[in-house]
Amino acid sequence: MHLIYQNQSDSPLIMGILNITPDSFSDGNQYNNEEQAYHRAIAMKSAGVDILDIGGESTRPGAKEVNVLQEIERVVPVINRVKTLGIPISIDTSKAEVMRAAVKAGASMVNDVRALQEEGALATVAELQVPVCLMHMQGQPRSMQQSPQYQDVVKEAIEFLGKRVEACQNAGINRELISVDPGFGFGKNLEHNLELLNRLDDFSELGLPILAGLSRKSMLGEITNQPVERRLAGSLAVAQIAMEKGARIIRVHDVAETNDVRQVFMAMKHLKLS
Ligand code: 7PM
Repeated sequence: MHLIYQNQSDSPLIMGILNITPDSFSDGNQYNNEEQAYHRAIAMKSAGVDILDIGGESTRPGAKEVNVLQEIERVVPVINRVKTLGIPISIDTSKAEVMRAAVKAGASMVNDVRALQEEGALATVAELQVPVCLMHMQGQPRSMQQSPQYQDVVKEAIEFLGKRVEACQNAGINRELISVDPGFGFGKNLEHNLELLNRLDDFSELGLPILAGLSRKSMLGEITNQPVERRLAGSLAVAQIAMEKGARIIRVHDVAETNDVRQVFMAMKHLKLS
């Protein structure tokens, strides 16, 4: 039991969300922003984070379009500061030039909610040879929540991701570098999101690691009627479900609490195996 218990190689990984908030850059004080991100990254490191996901806001639903140079100016200094902590960094972007600049600065993974469909993104990741997460989205962030429609949301998301994996491989991206994400909340209503979570294990037919991002999302607000700052308990409940259904990476705001969920999950898992 003890040896089995020590083996953590099958443990889900925790991806901590390191947002660079728009409020802090509108005042032009980029240094403050970097400091804040750095201190949150330190806290996440001691809480057990495995990957830090750094984003310059361009992929957020409803977010204003940010130009390439602005996005690079936001994320690169943060990457330079945070990389000293030795935690792998993922860059949350859809733009090829941002991917390139971020990886040059020290990011080691690309997280793209547009699944490398933007101009130059496929070729850039193929050239950089870094791990990439492909996410499913219906529509575009600005309008995707207006009236999401599917015959079978799980089937359609899997089909889409399968095609994007094929496109990646055709562009020269090694299959071993790819993970897939159903994209909770991205062009989905509550029923769609619940169906995706309930059948998350179906995504394992793609034969690739599954990433699940559910933390504080509006589906939790719809279920619990809680505002975003009171969605921790709901987020932990769905993190547990995602782990049970085989998610390899859980993308969260609250690393310390999710790490406790992971420890409970792993203790139960090893009990079942022994
Ligand atoms: C407002 C609404 C702000 C939604 C931020 C969000 C995912 C992601 C995001 C995800 C992957 C959030 C989202 N969500 N990347 N980026 N998977 N791979 O809740 O689910 O963080 S942005």
